[in-house]
Amino acid sequence: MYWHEEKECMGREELEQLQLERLQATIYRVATHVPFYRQKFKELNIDPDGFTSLEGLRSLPFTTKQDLRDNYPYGLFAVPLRDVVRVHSSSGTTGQATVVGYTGNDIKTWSSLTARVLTAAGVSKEDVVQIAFGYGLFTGGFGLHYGAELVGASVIPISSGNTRRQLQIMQDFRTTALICTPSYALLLADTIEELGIPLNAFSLKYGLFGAEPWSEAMRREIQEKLNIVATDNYGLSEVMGPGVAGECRERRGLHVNEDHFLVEIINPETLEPVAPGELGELVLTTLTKEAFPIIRYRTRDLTRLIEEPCPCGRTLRRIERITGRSDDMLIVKGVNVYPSQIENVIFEIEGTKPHYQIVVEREGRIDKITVLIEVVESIFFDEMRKQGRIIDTIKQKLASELGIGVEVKLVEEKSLGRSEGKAQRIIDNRKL
Ligand code: DLL
Repeated sequence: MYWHEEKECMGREELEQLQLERLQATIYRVATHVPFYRQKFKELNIDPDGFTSLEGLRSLPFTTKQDLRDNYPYGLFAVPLRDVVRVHSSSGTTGQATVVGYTGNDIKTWSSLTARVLTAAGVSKEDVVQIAFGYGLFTGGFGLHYGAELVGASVIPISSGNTRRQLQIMQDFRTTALICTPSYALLLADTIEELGIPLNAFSLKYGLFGAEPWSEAMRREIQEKLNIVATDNYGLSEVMGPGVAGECRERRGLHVNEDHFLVEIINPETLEPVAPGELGELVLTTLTKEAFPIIRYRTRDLTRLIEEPCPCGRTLRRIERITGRSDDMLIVKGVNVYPSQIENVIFEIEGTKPHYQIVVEREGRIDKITVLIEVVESIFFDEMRKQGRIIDTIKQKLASELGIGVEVKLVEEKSLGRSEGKAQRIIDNRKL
């Protein structure tokens, strides 16, 4: 049930010693090979040879997505292109693309870390793994593919899209583990229902979902509808791709592969560390990357660190599921609103579907949020009075959760766009 037992269950002291050695090597690497860091270290008077404890990390500069954009495409690479064997890129929802690279060793490390995540979720060489993440510049498909092969599973690299074909192959090839975004897993589950395929036509046991935020309620729904154990896994292109952190079968937080990544949780406004266990922005430093090491990368992802030991025996600390991003956080009428808060409310309401969209508009000087929620047919075609009652209930619950009033509109099933990759939940029409 472990992939690297000696690393995943390492004592803290030994782990910290390893982290320090690797951090020293990484700092040396970037100071020597990446002009951007050399310059920053010089400005801040940082001696790359002067690191004798992990505490020193806090004196290092942050790296942001903007820094990657400014150095597009290869400016932050720490090796010449001749040593790079793979390039991935993230288009991002806004702005210019960012590019990351991997050496042969990086690909080996990456594969072994996604193998850890897969093993922790229950996948073994006995499994047939269907990877419905895109294969391409996105890191999801290739990242998990190499790990699944390393584990020895039979991999179906179906890539994303073509939902009916996914389901046909899932039945015919007796897929036991499904890998995709949680929203696509729900779309697959809905399509199974719609086509009236009995669940016993499938051999599914596990689902590994990631690449976008989801909630406990969504997990329950996926687990029930597909009759699987669903685990969360996390990663980002700038740091590596999938394989940064993943849940074990306990499903209570994601173990971070701390022998390869240093974790900090900061207050995104003051940039100081938060108190232990407090919510804040995740900041990651790579410890073993050769082609694209990154120092104190501000992920913009919000989470908290769980210090308590996990019953699974891994000593790698856990982060709580990502609750949102500090930058897609909406500020409406001065109130911080996270899509996940809205999602939690919607999921508690009978008759709603797990498909919703949050539209933000500015009328005059006033911001207005409208939440569009798909509801089952019986409600959509119900009398106005009954619909009105449901809308009022949702409005009340949202108002008490968010602290501001929002408009709610019930829409017909399948009227909101579906995505085969990451779901688009927010439509911000304000010209801010
Ligand atoms: O989404 C890497 C990945 C692929 C992770 C497949 C897991 C599975 P990017 O496209 O660079 O990389 O997007 C990274 O997606 O900063 C988070 O905001 C979000 N994200 C990724 N995993 C999760 C998750 C991949 N489990 C960005 N929960 C990150 C919530 C996630 N958000």
